[in-house]
Amino acid sequence: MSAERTLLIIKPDAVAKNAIGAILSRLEAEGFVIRELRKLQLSQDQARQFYAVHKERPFYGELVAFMTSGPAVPTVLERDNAVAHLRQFIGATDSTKAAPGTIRAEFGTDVQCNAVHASDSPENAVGEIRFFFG
Ligand code: FUP
Repeated sequence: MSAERTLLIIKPDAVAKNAIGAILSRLEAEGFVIRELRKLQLSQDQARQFYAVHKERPFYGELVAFMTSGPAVPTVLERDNAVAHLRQFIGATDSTKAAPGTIRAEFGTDVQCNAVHASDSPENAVGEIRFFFG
């Protein structure tokens, strides 16, 4: 299968835990190649826009507050079947329910502080990569 790109964000909880290197190391060992990487603090507007799909959900305000609470690390990752493979590799949204060995199980805490975001479809990956890297 040909190489595909997806967007990963190391979220503020994982950055605060000093886990950027550990997470990237796991991803590289899994065959993902880091094509782009930045460290930044999302503005309120950026976080609202990034998660606009959830704007009617009860957790939206808290999600935006959390995502803007400290630096985050958006990253473009490449490998075959990158979008689906990364979703599998990070585990379920709620870290308390994520399968053992997944990134969210190991580095996250709960459904909000779940260490990482990963694009959920190839179409969204294109849009999310453009959102951070133009
Ligand atoms: P995922 O695609 O796994 O990141 O999950 P969703 O798109 O369903 O949710 C996006 C983010 O909203 C999650 F990463 C964390 C947050 N969230 C909550 O804070 N509470 C919830 O009940 C569900 C999601």
